[in-house]
Amino acid sequence: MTSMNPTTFDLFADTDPEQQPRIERIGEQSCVLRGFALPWLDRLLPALEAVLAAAPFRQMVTPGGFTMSVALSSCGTWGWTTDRSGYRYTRNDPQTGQPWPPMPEVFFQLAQAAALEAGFRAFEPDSCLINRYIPGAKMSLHQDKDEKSYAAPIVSVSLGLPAMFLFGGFVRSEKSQRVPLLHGDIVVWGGVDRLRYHGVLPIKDGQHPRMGEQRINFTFRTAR
Ligand code: MD3
Ligand code: FE
Repeated sequence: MTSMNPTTFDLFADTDPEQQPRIERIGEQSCVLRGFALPWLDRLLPALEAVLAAAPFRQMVTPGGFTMSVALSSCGTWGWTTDRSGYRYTRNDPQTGQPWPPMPEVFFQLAQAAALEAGFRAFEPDSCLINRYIPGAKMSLHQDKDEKSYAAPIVSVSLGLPAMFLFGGFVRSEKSQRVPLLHGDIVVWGGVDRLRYHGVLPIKDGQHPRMGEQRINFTFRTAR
């Protein structure tokens, strides 16, 4: 082959590893949008810094008395909290007594754009949970049942170190599907898949060039 005529160029585009399918379906109403957040990062990261300055990461205690290995913060009208008395959405950050920081416009826009890409119109998240994993941190299999309506999807944005996400069934004992999540990937979980058990395997040691020794995950939800 001596020349790159338009036809061979198009064929090449189909097999170029940089041009893999960007949307992967992982459930009846759930999909991974590979690298979807990457073009947004220059606007997303300064907004994240501002949120964390007002509501720093903290390690919370579960009702069972275990300290979570994942550190949490929130922004938006509703933030999620757990302590010995239970877990719930609150309007105020219990650590400051102040309302959770407002959801930055760029967060909201990214969540809406991702939901739309996955086929969910008019997603209006009123809550964004921010999870921080350092190497060794994990999230055990659980269901998210605290939101008022399961009609709205959940949009999750992964940044930094890679994670192995566990996407289970509707009972804890059902075998989980393993989905690797990389820096910039967004997952949209909708409808029937909202009540699936899910978790994250312990994060492996590593340094991410932009995020350092951590994984940060945003989950956008309609809490109320
Ligand atoms: C799948 N966070 O915050 S992504 C959580 O990577 C949580 O930090 C994980 O599970 C993380 O609750 C997983 C988001 C996610 C959220 C809700 C789901 C995935 C989901 C509900 C149903 C199925
Ligand atoms: Fe969850």
